Amino acid sequence: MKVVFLGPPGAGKGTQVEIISSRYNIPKIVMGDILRSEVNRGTELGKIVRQYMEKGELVPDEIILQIIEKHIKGLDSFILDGFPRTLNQAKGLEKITKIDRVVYIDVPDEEVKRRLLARGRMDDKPEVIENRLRVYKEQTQPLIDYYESKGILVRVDGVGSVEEVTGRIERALGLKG
Ligand code: B4P
Repeated sequence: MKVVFLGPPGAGKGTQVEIISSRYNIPKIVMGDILRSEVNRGTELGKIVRQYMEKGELVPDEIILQIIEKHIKGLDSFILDGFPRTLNQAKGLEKITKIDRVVYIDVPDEEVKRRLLARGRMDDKPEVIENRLRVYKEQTQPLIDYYESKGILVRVDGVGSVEEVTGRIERALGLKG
């Protein structure tokens, strides 16, 4: 199964992908973690990436597509977290492989802001969170319609306990009755 998780920053994609990936033994590819690892190791790529992440901007599509191609190679089952985030990335992905399902985790803005402020990662500052939400609405939200028109989108309510949301995702993916 090839699955994409979509949703606003702080929707709980990372949290849910971790659970589904380990429970069903499906490899996960977490774009945010890959990028943060480059930044923390101070690589040439990390130095470029850092400038975007610090401001809550998206890293350029060409860089992201090169990374994803390398990680997807040879896998016939995976979960993508945090990719694609633009229409251009989604079209790039189609050239590499065919996605079976897209899980959209729906969480209102106020709840997302509350969660991110409580988490307090390097890019979880109030002004950066506002910018990430703005970037999400402009660049990532159009993907919801895009995947819906392809008939592969499933919507999941992301408000509730972590276990409740996991149960909804498992049912949406047909992993559990
Ligand atoms: P990401 O690392 O993907 O970060 P995110 O969207 O903010 O987090 P996520 O939705 O996974 O939330 P989480 O589960 O952690 O991206 C960071 C940056 O990297 C981007 O801004 C961009 O600069 C760059 N980037 C990444 N991918 C890119 C791409 N494809 N193209 C270009 N740039 C890219 O949950 C958040 C918090 O909520 C946690 O503290 C969690 O404990 C809590 N939580 C989770 N579920 C909950 C629940 N049910 N109830 C209450 N709290 C919950």
